[in-house]
Amino acid sequence: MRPARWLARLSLVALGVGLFAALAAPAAAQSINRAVIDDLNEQLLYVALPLTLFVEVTLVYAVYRFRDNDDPKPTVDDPALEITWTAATGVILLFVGVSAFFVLSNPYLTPAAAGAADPGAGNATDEIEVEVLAYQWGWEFRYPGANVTSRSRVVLPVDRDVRFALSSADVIHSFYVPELGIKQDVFPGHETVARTHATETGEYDLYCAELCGAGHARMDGTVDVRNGSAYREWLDDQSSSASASG
Ligand SMILES: [Cu+2]
Repeated sequence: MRPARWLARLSLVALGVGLFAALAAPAAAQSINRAVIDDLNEQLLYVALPLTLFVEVTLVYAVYRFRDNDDPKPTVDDPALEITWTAATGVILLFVGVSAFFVLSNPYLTPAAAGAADPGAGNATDEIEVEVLAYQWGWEFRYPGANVTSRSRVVLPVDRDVRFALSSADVIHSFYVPELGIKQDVFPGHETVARTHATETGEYDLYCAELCGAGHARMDGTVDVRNGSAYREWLDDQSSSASASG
């Protein structure tokens, strides 16, 4: 093949890689959880891209180089090469494992990982606590201390730690807010905890991510992140209408 054609192909590959990287680059994250997850994805992408390129280029080279080989020879032992690629694979897997471990041990992603240091364990002054009750088929949110209960929509303040205490009235559900980086199973008779810290105001979709019966598909809701004063206004509104009707 002429060098010009090789060059054309190589630049096509480079263009594809660039496009892929641009598409994969996440937009600004909407919560601390989401930022940590996006960072991991990006970090792993930068490791995976050169590896993929290396493997593909080697493959294409081998196909081209040996295309008319009528007398193939068996592969010869090469212990040094085998040790090298085994060790290299080990190093890569270790890197992936360690990176993922540090993300998983982030207290926003795994509240239990914080152990006794879980700020939700009663010593938090700045943290919002919301009790979430999942049921067939919907979500109920209670704000302890504010005498407020809402359905389908949970309003949160931006730039504050939020702790969700999750329980189920019937079967297993899963509290899933992809844009805020939250996903936590919800069980009957056993409380689980999810945390987040939204950094952008806006409305985020909430889904149930555990097949929980005929109405599972419409078991959704909205996480409404507002600035501090709009959040307090909403809470005051809700509690006064609750005491007026009760
Ligand atoms: Cu469900």
